[in-house]
Order: sequence, then C-alpha cells, then structure tokens
Amino acid sequence: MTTVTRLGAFALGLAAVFGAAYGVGRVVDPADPVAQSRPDVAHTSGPTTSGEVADLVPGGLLVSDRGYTLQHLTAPAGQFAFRIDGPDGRPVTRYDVAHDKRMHLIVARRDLSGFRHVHPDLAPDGTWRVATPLAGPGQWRAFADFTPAGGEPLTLGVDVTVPGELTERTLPAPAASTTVDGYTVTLTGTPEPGRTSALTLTVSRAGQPVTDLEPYLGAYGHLVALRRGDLAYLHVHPDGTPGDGRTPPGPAVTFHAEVPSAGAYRLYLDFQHGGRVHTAEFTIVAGVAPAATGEPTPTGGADHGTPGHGHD
Ligand SMILES: [Cu+2]
Repeated sequence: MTTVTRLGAFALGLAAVFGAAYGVGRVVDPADPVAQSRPDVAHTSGPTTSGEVADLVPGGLLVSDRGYTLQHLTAPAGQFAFRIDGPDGRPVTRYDVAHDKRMHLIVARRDLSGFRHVHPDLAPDGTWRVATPLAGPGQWRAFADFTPAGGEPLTLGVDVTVPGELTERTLPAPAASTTVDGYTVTLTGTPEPGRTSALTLTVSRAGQPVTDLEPYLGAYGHLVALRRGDLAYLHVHPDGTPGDGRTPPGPAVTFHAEVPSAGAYRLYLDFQHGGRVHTAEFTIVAGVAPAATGEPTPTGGADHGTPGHGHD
C-alpha cells in the first residue's frame, strides 16, 4: 500500500467513526434521560429559553431582551434620542410608571466616570428625547430602565461613543465615606455576592445629620450600582417610602441590593435636599468590607465628585 492510499484509508476510517458518532448522537440524545434531565441541556431549547436565561443575567447587559430592543437614534447636537421597539417590532408608546417616572435613562463611561441619571420626554411616535447627558468624549454605556405597560421591569443597555480625546480614569479606591456638594455621605453594609444585602447611606452636612431629605423618585434616595468590567446594572430597592409612617427623611437611607458576583462596583446615590438633587459615589468591593471612615485608602484614588456628575 502506498502512503497516499494509506492516508486515504485512514481518512475513510475517520469519516466512518465520525459518521457513527453522529448517528449515535442523533439516535440516542432525544431518549437519553440523563441528557434530558441536565438543566443546562434542557434549558437550551424551548420557547421560554431567552426569558429564563435573561432572568439569570444582571440588567443592562443586553440591548435586546424579552422581545424589547433599545434603538439609539441619531439626534441633533446636544440631544440624546432613542426608542424601545416591542415584541411586535413597533415602537413602544405605553409604559408603566416606576420610581415616579416612565423612563429612567442612566449613562456612565466605561471607566465608571461621568454618571448621569435623567428623565427623557416621550413623543407620540415612541421616541424618547432629552438634552444629552453624555458629558464629553468617551465610551459611554446608556441604560434605559423602564416597564412596558402591563409588563415586567426591564433595563436595556447600548454603547455610545462620543469622539474626542479621552482621559481614562482609574476607579477610586473603596471608601466608606464621600463628599458631594458640601454633604458627607457614609456607607455601611457589606454586599454579599448572590444574596440581598442591606446598604445604608447616611447624609450629613457641616457635621450635622440631615433629617429633612426631600422625596425623590418616590423615595429618600435612588441608588444605582454598576459592576466594573461589564457595567452590569443592578436593581437596588429602597427600604420604605416617604409618608409610610416608618421611614424617616434621613439622615439614613437603606437599600436592598443584590450583587451577582464578587468584585468591584460603583454606587451612585441620588438624593434631594434644598430643592436640588445630589449624587454621591462610592466604590465597593463585594465580599470585602469597605475601608473604615477616615482611614487612608489603599491606593489613594481620588473621588469622582467632579463637575459633569450632575442630575437633571
Ligand atoms: Cu430616574
């Protein structure tokens, strides 16, 4: 036998083996009780797959989920426009109010700087418009946090690039205390990956506790958390509502947060006092206690309390 025919025979042998394996797989798989009972196998088929999988994925990572798609639209300079296309392919025009608004638009740069939280206006054709919250050049992530009328809350995210020279910022080191607009905000509570943890933020000014926080978005504070690395958007719920008879207007505001994994997150607390909304930012590391108040931070990162971190 020549080398060529030997190789040919070998190739035929391989084809036979692969063919047999393919045949066996096709015949055995549907009846294989082990394969059928394995959740990772069972959950990769069937009409509800995308919904089930999406429930396990933190919000904001998908541009399209459960039939709803975030479409970022071109807009005149200084404007930001988008729409949500529904399962029928048409723009969604009916939304439920959640946290006092039908649409929350949150933006942050990929380096977690430049956070803004604004409320666009809805045109009858389903287009949402707002003065652009993208404050300068960079790779931005925009999150649309909304509830379609009669549906489930959803957060969709899309990347938006603003061209220009970008100075990447390092994430400030974890610290239990930060300042914004003359207020000091202190964070207590350590988030545990995979379970709901209480996070309490306490507001003071000039050394005095602030006890007359004003309701904002139906609460005494609104907290957004973004995961470093992929900007997963976490659902955070305030504990209690203004006027419920048990929730004081400060100085402490408690939230229930669920972080999906260990690692670093940036927290953005919006609170209203003196008729203005202020945003306090924190870096936390899930599974690790934040540095105690007043202690020097390990890497000495500067705070993000800079102009451009505003709120409309
Ligand atoms: Cu909002």
